[in-house]
Amino acid sequence: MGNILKHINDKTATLTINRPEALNAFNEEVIEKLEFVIEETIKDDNVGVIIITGAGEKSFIAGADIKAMQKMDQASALEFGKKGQLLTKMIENSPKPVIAAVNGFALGGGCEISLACHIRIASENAVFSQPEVSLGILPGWGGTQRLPRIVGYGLANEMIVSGKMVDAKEALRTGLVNHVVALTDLLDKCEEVASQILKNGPNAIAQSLKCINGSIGLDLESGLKMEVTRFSELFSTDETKEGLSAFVEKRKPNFR
Ligand code: DAK
Repeated sequence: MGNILKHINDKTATLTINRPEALNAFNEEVIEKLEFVIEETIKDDNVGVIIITGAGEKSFIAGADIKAMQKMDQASALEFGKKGQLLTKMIENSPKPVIAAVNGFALGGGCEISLACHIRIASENAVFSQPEVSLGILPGWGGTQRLPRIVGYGLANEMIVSGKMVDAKEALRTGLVNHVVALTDLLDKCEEVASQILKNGPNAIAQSLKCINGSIGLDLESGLKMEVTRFSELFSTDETKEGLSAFVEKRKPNFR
């Protein structure tokens, strides 16, 4: 797929943004191809976990393509913004967990793509930033919405209005990422987390992600109601019967 490389191993699909000459910055073509490949991968029964990373050793995604944005007017900026938001929503709503393997710069739209992923694992050279205001624009792919939910308003406000660069150590300390490892170990660590996930029931995973995503904007009472409904619905599935029976019969469940 040119700008997007796809590799499947042990039910884990690794999607690599491959535009190293622009530090993997996103133009419309990359957005559209990634959207196509993610949709295809979500539908693939051979895949249970998706990893997104960037080509090379320097950059995850250096943001939206600034050279392309320079030529945009209000109407084309709206289209570009909507495309990016569609992509981030597709990642966030994926029933299969999506792990961002952040191997360097995660700037602007690149940081926002990582925020839409369910789990972020970074290499020691990773840098997160929302530098949009330095370009006279604002984060348009969900940064103002997702970043405060993940790191809290204090750090999110500072990152968004100052463009502050957050290194891997600070990202780990503030909960922006789940793990930090050496660059050479990054994909191994992501695959280790993926293999832990793959031991579990795929439907239970998908329903859990729906509950977590669905909790946003709900009061606790409504959220608990949604949770118990989805919990009880699982009991009509073979997967739940298998998981519970396997425990009682002292054997490993056969989910996949
Ligand atoms: N876009 C296009 N090209 C980029 C790029 C980007 N974001 N980032 C890097 N490149 C290109 C550079 O232009 C250079 O290409 P050539 O000049 O060699 O042709 C090549 O990648 C290597 O970059 P550098 O030579 O600059 O490499 P350095 O190591 O010196 O510096 C850097 C690395 C990442 C610190 C620097 O490249 C940099 O500051 N890049 C810009 C990072 C940035 O500001 N990213 C945020 C972009 S804004 C919205 C839609 C979208 C968005 C917002 C709203 N709506 C429509 C609602 C999202 C906005 C963004 O993401």
